[in-house]
Amino acid sequence: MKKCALLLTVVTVMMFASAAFAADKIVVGFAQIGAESDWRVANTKSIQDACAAAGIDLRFVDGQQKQENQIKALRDFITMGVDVIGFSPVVESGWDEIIAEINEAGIPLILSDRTTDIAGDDYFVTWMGSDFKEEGVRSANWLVNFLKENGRDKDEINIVELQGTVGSGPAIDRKKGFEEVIKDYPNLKITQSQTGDFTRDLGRTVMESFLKSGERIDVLYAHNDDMGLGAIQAIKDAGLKPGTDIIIIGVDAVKAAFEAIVAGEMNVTVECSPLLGPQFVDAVQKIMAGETLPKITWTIEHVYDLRKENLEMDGYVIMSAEAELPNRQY
Ligand code: GZL
Repeated sequence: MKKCALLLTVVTVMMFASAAFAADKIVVGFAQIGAESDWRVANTKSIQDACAAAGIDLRFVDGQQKQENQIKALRDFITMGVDVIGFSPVVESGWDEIIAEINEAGIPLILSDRTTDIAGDDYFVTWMGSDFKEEGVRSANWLVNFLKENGRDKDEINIVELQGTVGSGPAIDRKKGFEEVIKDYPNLKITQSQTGDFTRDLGRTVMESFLKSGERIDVLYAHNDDMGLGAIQAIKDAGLKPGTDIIIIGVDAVKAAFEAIVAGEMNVTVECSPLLGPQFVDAVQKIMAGETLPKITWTIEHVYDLRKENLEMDGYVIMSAEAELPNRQY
């Protein structure tokens, strides 16, 4: 009889432990923005693959681009008592309360990709991602260079802009960086600007409305490739040639953008790498080992267009999309 009771106790304890957390595993809660773009899908895969390879118990929630979903997931992670919390804030504002709860619970926080507008950097252990303002600067500098190379640097150039998600770090900073450069070129004007929420569908719909305005459009600056790819469809439907009648600038450097550039339907993509999984896992493991981490870890990125020879720029290179296409993972 005693043996049965002992066996029953052991089985019960094992069931409870496996239902909650495996005692020897690091448990990480990650509140992802959504699956709005090829970039985001690749970012999710990178984090999930890296956590699986490292034997980390990842509790992953897709926020479907809604802040309330991310906040609920973060609160659930606190209740679960995970070891580390990671998240990419869909917009910059509205996080003060939940961040205070995470800090109060003493759970280390890693910000991945996007940022919040909370003052200071005490509330998180480390942030990893890209310099969105620099991506805007690189987009505009590429345009200035392209117009010069094509003898159009004195032309009046009408630019339409597809902004990312309203209030998100990349949308705010990619706009800021682009405008910082073109303010020195009075012939370069943003004549229409509207959010496409980083999705192909909305990129196409908003581009249709830009085209219907009847205003001449010389350039599209899309805050991500997905909106640019959606806009390409609208440009074709309007009987125009994307990449020729309208210069197309995208950001992210997803594979579909490389394919559009090689096909002559897009002109350039400014890289913003989603492959943050290995860096994220490294940060989790260092936190669990009690190591100190840098507050910021920038990703190294470049720019890709139809040129054949690389062009060295300040801190990055403009390279051939055709040569790089076979290497693209996403
Ligand atoms: C940028 C990332 C942006 C991408 C979009 O780091 O937050 O969100 O540029 C994605 O494709 O939707």
